[in-house]
Formats: sequence, structure tokens, C-alpha cells
Amino acid sequence: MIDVYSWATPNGHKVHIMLEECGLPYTAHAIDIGAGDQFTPEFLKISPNNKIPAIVDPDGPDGQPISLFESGAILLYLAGKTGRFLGETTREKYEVLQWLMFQMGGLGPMLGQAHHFRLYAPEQIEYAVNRYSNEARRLYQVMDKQLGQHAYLAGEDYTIADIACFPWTRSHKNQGIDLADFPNVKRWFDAISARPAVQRGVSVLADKRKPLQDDKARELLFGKSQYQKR
Ligand SMILES: N[C@@H](CCC(=O)N[C@@H](CS)C(=O)NCC(=O)O)C(=O)O
Repeated sequence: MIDVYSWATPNGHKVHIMLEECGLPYTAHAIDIGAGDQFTPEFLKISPNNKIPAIVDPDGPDGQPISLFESGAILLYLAGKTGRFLGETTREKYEVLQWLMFQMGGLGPMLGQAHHFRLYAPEQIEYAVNRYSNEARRLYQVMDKQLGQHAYLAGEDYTIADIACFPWTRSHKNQGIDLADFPNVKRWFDAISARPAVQRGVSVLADKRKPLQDDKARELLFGKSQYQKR
């Protein structure tokens, strides 16, 4: 049984969806990032960057336990463990990897900043709001072009590249994006939203998540707590 240390956010959803898609048994442990659970010594042992998600699989590659942080690494691990959602040929695998890296290095960080400056920043900084909203739009255009030529991001099959990108596009309104402007993304988004495993995945820990509105949560996530030496 895999232990998942997580929260109902886009990066957490990626792993919950993959576990559901693969039918792997798991236990989800809530790491309430608005309450500071990500800074406990126990969690930092498995996730030294104080971020969810992380997993511990007692049945790792050599039959020994393995713990992993970073959602992209976890998706690759679960794809390797099950032989699913990573393409079959070497060429297909590289297609998947490049779109997975697009998510990890571009879509996730940029949309995260768009959320931050549009929703959470204590003051509206016009330059930052425009910078990240424009960048969000540019990234949706990149996906829309690719999805105009292929059913899924890495080709004709649903892969971990889609599983990584999809959860971030669920908050498109918060990024200033209207999916009507991106018809190919909309078609892909609707198809993935309809998958039963995806519906189960996005509901994992969802009942525990609270809106990020109290000062303590803001301080923990965006204030001095982040920068303490641990
Ligand atoms: N690159 C990381 C990003 C993870 C991440 O940003 N997690 C956020 C929630 S979506 C978090 O745990 N934030 C808590 C904090 O920064 O203290 C991944 O993909 O796993």
C-alpha cells in the first residue's frame, strides 16, 4: 500500500489521479499546507523542499521502501512501476517526457505565479499580474496548437503528460483564461474531466481543503516561515 502525503491542490491531484488511473492501492495522508504541516521534521525527511506531494512505497524497485518528492518524479516512478501512461517506444517516451517537462518547468510554475499575483498578493501589482496572465495565455496557446494536431499532449494516447497538465487547467478562470478562446484545450479538458479515475482523483482530500484566506496560512505560505533555516 503506497502512502501519499498530499493536499487537494494541482500538484497533489496529479498523483491522486495517477494512482486512481493505475488502480494502485494507497492511503492519502493530509498535509495541510495552510496549517504548516509541510514544515514538520517527519514530512521534511521525505520532502526536503517542504512541498506536497510526496509518497512512500514500501515495495520499491529492489523490494525495499522508497520515498519520493516532486510530482514529476512520482508520476515517472508510478508509470515505471505499472508500465502505464508513458508510451511504449523510445520515441513515444521522449514525446511524453518533453510535455511532462513543459508542465514541470513552465505550466506549473507560471500558472502558480499567475494565481499568486491575481489572487493572493496583498497588493495588486499591475506589472506582475500582466506578466503572469500573459504568460498563462501564451502557454494555453502552445497547448491549444498541439491539441489541434493530436488527441493528447504527447500524441494519440493519454499519458502522464496529460495527468500533469490537466489539474492546473482546472483553475483556468483564476488565471484569467476563458477556455472558449482555446477550443482544442477545451475538447481535451472535457475528455479528461469525464474520466472516472480523474473524478475520483480530484476529490481526494478535497473535503479538507479550506480557502486560503486567514493571515496565518498566508504567513506560512508566503511569509517569513518559508525562509527559516530548517
Ligand atoms: N515542483 C513541485 C511543486 C510542489 C508545490 O508547489 N506544492 C505546493 C502545493 S501545490 C506546496 O506544497 N506548497 C507548500 C509550501 O510551499 O510551503 C512538484 O511538482 O511536486
